[in-house]
Amino acid sequence: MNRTHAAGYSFALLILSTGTQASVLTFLIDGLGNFGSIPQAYGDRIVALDEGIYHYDEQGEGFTPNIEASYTTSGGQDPSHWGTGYGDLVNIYFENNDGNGSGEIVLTADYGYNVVLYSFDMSAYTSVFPSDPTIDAVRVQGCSPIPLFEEINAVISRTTHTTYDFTASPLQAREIRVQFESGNLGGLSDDIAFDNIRFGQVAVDPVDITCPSDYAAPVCVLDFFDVSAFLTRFNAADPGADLNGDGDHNFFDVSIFLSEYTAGCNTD
Ligand SMILES: [Ca+2]
Ligand SMILES: [Ca+2]
Ligand SMILES: [Ca+2]
Ligand SMILES: [Ca+2]
Repeated sequence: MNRTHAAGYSFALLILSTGTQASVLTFLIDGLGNFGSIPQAYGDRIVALDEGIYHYDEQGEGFTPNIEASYTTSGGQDPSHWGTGYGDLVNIYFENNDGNGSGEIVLTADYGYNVVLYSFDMSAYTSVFPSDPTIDAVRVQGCSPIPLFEEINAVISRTTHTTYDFTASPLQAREIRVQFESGNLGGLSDDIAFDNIRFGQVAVDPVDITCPSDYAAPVCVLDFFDVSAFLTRFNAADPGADLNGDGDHNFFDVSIFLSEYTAGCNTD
C-alpha cells in the first residue's frame, strides 16, 4: 500500500471509530479570586467536568485526555483570572501586565494526536471603554509560521462577547496557540479577556502526518531530543520509527527522518 492510500484508509477509519472530542476551558476554578494566577495544570488531560478544584464544560463529544494546556509567561505575561465585569463573560483569562498585552493559551497534543480548535470567546472590561475597543490582533497559530487564523484590528465586545467560531471548519495542528495582541491599548491592555476555549483531539496515524518524527517536546520543533527519540525507536524496531509504513526499519526510514529534520518540521 502506498503512502497516499494508507492515509485515505486510516482517515476514514478514524472518523468511524473515534469521532471528535471537545472540552471547554471555562476558567471556573474553586478559590481563585480576581488577579489569581491561572494554574498551569488547568486544562491538562481533561477527562471529567469536575476535577478537584478545576471545572470544565463539554459539548457532548467527549474529553481531551491527550492534550495539555499552558498559559504563556515567557514574554513577561501574567496569566490571571477575573470573575465578572468583562462583558457578559464570567470567570475569564486576562493578561495582567499592563502594556504587555500578548495573551497566549497553548494547547499541545501527545504524539499521534492533533488538537482541534472549535471556538473561543473574548470580551473587554465593560467599565473602562466608552465603546467596543479595537486591539492589534487575534490569532491562532499552529506549527507553521503562517497563522491558521488571523484578524488584524479586531473589535472586541465590551457589553456581551465576541465569538471566534471555527466549528464549520475546525482548526487542527499538533500544537495550537490562541493569541491576542492588545498592546495598542497601553495601560488598558489587561482589559481584554479569553474564555470558553472549546477544543478537541483527534488521533492521527504518524505515517500520515507531515512531520511524523516530532516525537519529543518542544512540539513543532525538531531538535536533538527528536533525534534521540527516533534512534531509540529505530533501534527497538518500534512502529513509530517506520516512517514509510512498510513494516521494515532501514535506510529509507532514516532518509525520511533526515529530510524532515532538515526541513524543520514546522508545516503541520
Ligand atoms: Ca499545563
Ligand atoms: Ca468563564
Ligand atoms: Ca520536537
Ligand atoms: Ca520503513
